[in-house]
Amino acid sequence: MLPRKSVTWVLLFLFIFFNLSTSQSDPRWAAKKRRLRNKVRTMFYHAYDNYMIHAFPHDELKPLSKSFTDSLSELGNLKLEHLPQDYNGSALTLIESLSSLVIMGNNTEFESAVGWLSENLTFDVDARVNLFECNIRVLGGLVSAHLLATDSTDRLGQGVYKNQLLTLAEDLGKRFLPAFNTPTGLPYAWINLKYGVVENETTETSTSGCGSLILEMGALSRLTGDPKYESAALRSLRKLWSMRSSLNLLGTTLDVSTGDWIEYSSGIGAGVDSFYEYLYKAHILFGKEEFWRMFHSAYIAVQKYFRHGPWYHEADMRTGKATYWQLTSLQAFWPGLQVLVGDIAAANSSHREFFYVWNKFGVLPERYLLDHQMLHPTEKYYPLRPEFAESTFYLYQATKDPWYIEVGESIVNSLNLYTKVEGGFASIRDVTTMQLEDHQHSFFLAETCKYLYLLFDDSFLVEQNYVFTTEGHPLPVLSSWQDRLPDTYIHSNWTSLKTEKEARRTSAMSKQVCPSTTLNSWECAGQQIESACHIPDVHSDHRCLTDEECGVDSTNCRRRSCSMAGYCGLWLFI
Ligand code: DMJ
Repeated sequence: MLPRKSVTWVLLFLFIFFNLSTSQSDPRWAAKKRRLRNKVRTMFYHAYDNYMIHAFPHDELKPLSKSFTDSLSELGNLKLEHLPQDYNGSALTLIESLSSLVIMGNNTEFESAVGWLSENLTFDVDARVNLFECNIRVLGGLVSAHLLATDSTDRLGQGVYKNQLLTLAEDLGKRFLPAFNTPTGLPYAWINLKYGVVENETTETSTSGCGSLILEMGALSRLTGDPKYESAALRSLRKLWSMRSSLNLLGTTLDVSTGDWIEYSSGIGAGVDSFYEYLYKAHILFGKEEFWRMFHSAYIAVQKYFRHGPWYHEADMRTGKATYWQLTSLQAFWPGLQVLVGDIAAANSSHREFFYVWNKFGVLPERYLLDHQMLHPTEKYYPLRPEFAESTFYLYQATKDPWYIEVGESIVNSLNLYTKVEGGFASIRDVTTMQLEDHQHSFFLAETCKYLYLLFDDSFLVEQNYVFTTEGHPLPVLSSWQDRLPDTYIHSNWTSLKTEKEARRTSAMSKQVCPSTTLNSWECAGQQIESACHIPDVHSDHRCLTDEECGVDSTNCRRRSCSMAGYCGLWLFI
């Protein structure tokens, strides 16, 4: 028999051997990732080219009939009412594709898209649009593309770009502002781009509609130097947060004129999802403690009242009692957010269950009744949603576990098998029959293809730290946008600067910024780096046995600790 010490060494050796042999440094994995990356690129261009041929400059492609839909004004299922006869659309899919073109390295197409939008796009149209959708898709697409066009990489030819996208974004931002003119500061869900809020407009909106504006509108304010966009979004977010119950739960729908809840039941899916996402991502982007405190309380409440093993049901915000036991396709973003928080074990367990359902049907159905183990009778569709691919990307970034590459491969295969048609990629109307629907949503290009691409090739993330908006548009984390972080989180942690090698190894989730107030201190002065407080975890896969093997967090200068499951993260009280 081997002595106990030897057994430990053997196990340790096997553990290291297994990790090395399956790690991404293995040439077989590198080749596989390259092949899959190329496959995703082909998918993106099949969707993009067909849009450009059959639908541009209208909003979205109808891939079966090879025609178009001007869906921006219909997003949220309300019909377009006032568009002029000769309206040609807002080129929604083109705007949504801008950042994906950059990530895939197609600067030529990016430049020509920017050129077309600069000359032709106008928001002076008599169209009633959904504020939330227009914000995440159009404003987010423009602001992100502007930041990519003006970063240090010189993507556009010299002198080509004169802030045209920012001018368009500012024009759009101004048209949003009348929506916030309510007694509560909570914005109307719908706004007419030309005339503002129309008479008898509905006062009902969703939690996401009030709480998921801060990234795009905050970025617009930082870029224009005009605080009014960020202030409007912040006022709305603070009001929303003040409406939480004593359990720190929120409902799903509310009235913007009275500030009363309409639907008291909520979960982490439709109508609420991006509210949670933006609390944490706003903390990363702007470094505000306020956002972290809100997120922290909200996250704990979600885990306490909605979570049931790997699943998340809905609950009544007043009592915390479970209401609906349903899995929805939108919930699949949650493990990705949990990775950012460092709650990797919880993320992994939910992700596995989503994959189980994905495999059962071939794609993720919109709604699955957990208590009856059956599909929702009227929501059997799969509109090419990105959330499961998004979480797979985040989990791979954090763990480098090749299992997630396998998951990504099966997503790619399913999309090609069931949804690819001659004229693009079609939504699935019914996952039991795989009957198709004539719609290629713009988020297929903005998010689904992008997250799959980044899963297999994250070279875009190597030089810069980004936050992805809820529509998948990257916003760089800039030191100049960071508020001051509390001293306790900074000075004791500022023990080392990244070496060139470490900087190259890090990614979106492991780089860090210098808080702006400390930019002139000796630690940061003159350094061409975005981070000073970051200390990488000892192991690049973020595994650990003790706290000492964990570094200082990339995004907010907090010391990371080792979880029960053996991962470094921001574990705090979670
Ligand atoms: C996207 O438009 C955004 O991710 C939004 O937050 C909700 N989900 C859709 C795509 O499924």
